[in-house]
Amino acid sequence: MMLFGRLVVTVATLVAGLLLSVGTARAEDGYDLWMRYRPLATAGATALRHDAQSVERRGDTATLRVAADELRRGLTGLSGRAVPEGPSPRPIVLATTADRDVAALRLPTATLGDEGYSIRPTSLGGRRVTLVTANTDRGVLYGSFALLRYVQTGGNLDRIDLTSTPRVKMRVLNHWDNLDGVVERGFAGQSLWDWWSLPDFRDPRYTDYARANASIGINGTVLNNVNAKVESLTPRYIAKAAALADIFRPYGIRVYLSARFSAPIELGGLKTADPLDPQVAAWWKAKADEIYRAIPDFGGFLVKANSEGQPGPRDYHRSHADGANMLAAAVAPHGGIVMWRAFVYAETDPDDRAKQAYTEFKPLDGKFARNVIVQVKNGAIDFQPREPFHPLFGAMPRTPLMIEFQITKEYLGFATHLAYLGPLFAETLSSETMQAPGETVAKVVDGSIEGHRLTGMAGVANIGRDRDWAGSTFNQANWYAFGRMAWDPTLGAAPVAREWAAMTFAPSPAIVDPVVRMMMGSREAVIDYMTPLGLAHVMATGHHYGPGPWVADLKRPEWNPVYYHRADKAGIGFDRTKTGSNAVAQYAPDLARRLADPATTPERELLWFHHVPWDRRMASGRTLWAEMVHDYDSGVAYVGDMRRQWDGLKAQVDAGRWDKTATYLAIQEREARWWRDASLAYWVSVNGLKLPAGTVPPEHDLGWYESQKIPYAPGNPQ
Ligand code: GCV
Repeated sequence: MMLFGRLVVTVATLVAGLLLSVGTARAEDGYDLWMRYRPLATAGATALRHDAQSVERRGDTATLRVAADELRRGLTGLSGRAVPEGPSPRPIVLATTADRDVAALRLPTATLGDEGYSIRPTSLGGRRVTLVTANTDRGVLYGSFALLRYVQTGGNLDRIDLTSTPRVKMRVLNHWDNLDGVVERGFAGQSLWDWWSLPDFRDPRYTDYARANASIGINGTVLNNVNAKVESLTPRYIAKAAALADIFRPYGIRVYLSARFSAPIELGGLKTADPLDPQVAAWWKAKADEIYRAIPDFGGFLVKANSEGQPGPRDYHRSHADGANMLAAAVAPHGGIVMWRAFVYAETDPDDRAKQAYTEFKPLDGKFARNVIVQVKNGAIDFQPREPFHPLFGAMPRTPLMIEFQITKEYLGFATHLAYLGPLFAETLSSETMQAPGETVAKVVDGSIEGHRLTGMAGVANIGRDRDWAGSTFNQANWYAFGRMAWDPTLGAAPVAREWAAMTFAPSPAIVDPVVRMMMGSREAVIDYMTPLGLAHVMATGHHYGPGPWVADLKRPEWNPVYYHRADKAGIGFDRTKTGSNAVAQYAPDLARRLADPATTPERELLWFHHVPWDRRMASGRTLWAEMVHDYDSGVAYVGDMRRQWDGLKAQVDAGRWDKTATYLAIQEREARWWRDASLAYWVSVNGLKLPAGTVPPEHDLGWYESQKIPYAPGNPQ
């Protein structure tokens, strides 16, 4: 009997072992993202096999149902044992704080707000349970995903004790998806929204999209491009948006639409879209009422106005506040909001492009309606690999500002280059504005210093119809990091990368450590081989793929790379001090003083703020020119290192994801070299300097690089 017992255990162990190995060896295509739920070999998973005997749901809302389903699905996968729903001697209980038994526990849940959760082992009705509780069923859903994350990253359920509340209220994806399926700056295939077959066909993928977003706390999605087409506001398209809203609702995700400001003319037949015209206001009010009839929890509008050819209130000599407030009045009775973008620059304005948004918006501080939030890009130009934080942060204390990051990598090598953006998000969010004591960009965004309750973070989505959603496995990390950091901007890029790597591959240091090492330096490597030391916007025309520092012939000055780098025989960089555009004066006085002097400007931002002689001595002791060459070389070398590290992981990653990543890294190394060589060839043609001794010369002459054309690059609006 004893022998038989041992045999059973051994066979069970073998089966479990087999399950685990099958889990890692099976080819994967990345569809499952970080929600792979493959059997785990961690101590936590062993506890899971014994303890989480069932998932018990107290209540019957759609959100509680999807929370329970996700938990069962996840725990079944992770433990290798079917976890049923219903009571058991040792369940995971999902219940809001309104539940009588939970209320009797008198847990400190007041600080959880609408979306926070608390998870702990406790005794409930005489049983030992793991309790996932929150003030709302949405909080319980987030708690369920947090529990799964905890187990997926190696945590032991016996010891779970998690409490978390989001610091930012609106955590929103912006899809730049056109109604014809093309995604502006999208590198992961066609739009996920099949507008043609909606509202009838509800692709199961929409549900998986909602699951993925809910798992990282994203609670809003703007479905259409900010370069908006008016048709998205027609009844036909409202019905399609409503179908998506129905699918997303149980997951706590609200739908928003980008609104074209001139819609009252184009759809309503009015003669004007002047925001102060009563007929225009009435048209928008009726349109909002119509949308809310179809989508009762519609989030509101996102607007790009008077920028890059879009219509807006300035067409009628009205301010951005006039435009935003008129729309805000239309959605206010329904609890909706307006996200009004500050990404504004005009061809008629000869001033430094980096200054224009501040100049336009700063005087409007305090003039926006209560349900307007101004959406400001992380930097003052346009999602460059590195930008100093936007000077509007901290400069409009009486106006809620939300930050807009680009998750899709328009200027960072598209989907093919590996660049983990966690460090970019963290760098901006932790920047000190010096406008108020202790104020960082994160504290402006979360409203804590200026006392705003309407707070938000937007990320331009990198999602498309590719099987792996984001164009590559590592691009998924940027979607993940955006959500996690929108929930809590102080999380830190490395801890978030560790979570993601553990969930995406396995919670073992043997894989997490090297993957996180690769990720953490990857964005800096892109900066090094594309835009070292504060350079910006030197990408090729239109699609922004590949180098184009020589481009000087485009219609608008600020579209030309030469406008940004200003390289000449004497030096390189954009003088934004008093002797130049004086953009530094838009920062708080102490910071402005620091940035006005090259000696106190961080070297990583030097050429953003200063025109610097090529022979300037840098902290390293090298001249600026030698430092630039050094950075280009480091960037290329880093990609070579990533390739080697990835090669070493071949046995630990399934073939499908390993192969694609390895191929992309090879492309990236080739293209990093292209960037370096083209840039050096061009700078030499301007400064007439020799390359520092020992430097490998560019492979081709400048003419060759200038003649390279990349037709049909994805994501480029034609
Ligand atoms: C949606 C940049 C991009 C445009 C984008 C614009 C914006 O200019 O290149 O494609 O348009 O930013 O943020 O509105």
